[in-house]
Amino acid sequence: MTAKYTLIVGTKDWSSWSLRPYVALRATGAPFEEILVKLRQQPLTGDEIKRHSKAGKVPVLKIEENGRSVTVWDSLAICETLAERHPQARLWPHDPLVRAEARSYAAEMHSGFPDLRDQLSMDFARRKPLPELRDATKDQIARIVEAWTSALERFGGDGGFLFGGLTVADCMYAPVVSRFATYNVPVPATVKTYMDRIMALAAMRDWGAAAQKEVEAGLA
Ligand SMILES: N[C@@H](CCC(=O)N[C@@H](CS)C(=O)NCC(=O)O)C(=O)O
Repeated sequence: MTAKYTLIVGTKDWSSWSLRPYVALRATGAPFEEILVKLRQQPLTGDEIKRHSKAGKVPVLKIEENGRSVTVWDSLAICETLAERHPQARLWPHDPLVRAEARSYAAEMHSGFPDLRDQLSMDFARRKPLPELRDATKDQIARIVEAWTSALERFGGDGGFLFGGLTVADCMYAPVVSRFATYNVPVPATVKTYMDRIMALAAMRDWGAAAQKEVEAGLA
């Protein structure tokens, strides 16, 4: 029996954490249902999310399989679970040493860059002026540009993603690509090419179209 997946996500224009496992799930090719929780409508938002996960945050992935049901929460745990369940999607690099590095990229994003997240919040469908950046934000942008450039130079190859083909590392950085586009952050040409490749993914285009509809409906 094939698994039934349900991905619970937040308002697409804003929910950077939801975008990450969405891109990973789309890369597996597995069918899934989606439940969208409107963010920033407390206390309704919190109550609605807690119906799906006691952790009180989206994204959440529900897996129903062979009469069992499991809830997976937190973007990185969901991406790891999908990578394990869908080895053919190659969501981690095959080489163990390269994989170790790709995991570090994903983890650094998951736990880091607080100033970037604060000052350049995701607003997928909009284009906005770049605000006056704090030194910490500038440092974090420089670190991301350096990290992306280093991976692309060493592993990007023909695939053109950080580690060649699309991996969890790219999924974790997909919202940063959106932020850099929204605020028109100046980047070197190689990074711009990488960003264009991410933005051209069908998953990113579909997410962007949904975010645009939210903006037009006054929901974001
Ligand atoms: N570490 C979590 C962070 C998840 C998170 O902060 N999600 C936000 C939306 S992007 C959320 O659910 N906020 C709850 C709220 O707005 O009430 C992850 O990686 O999934």
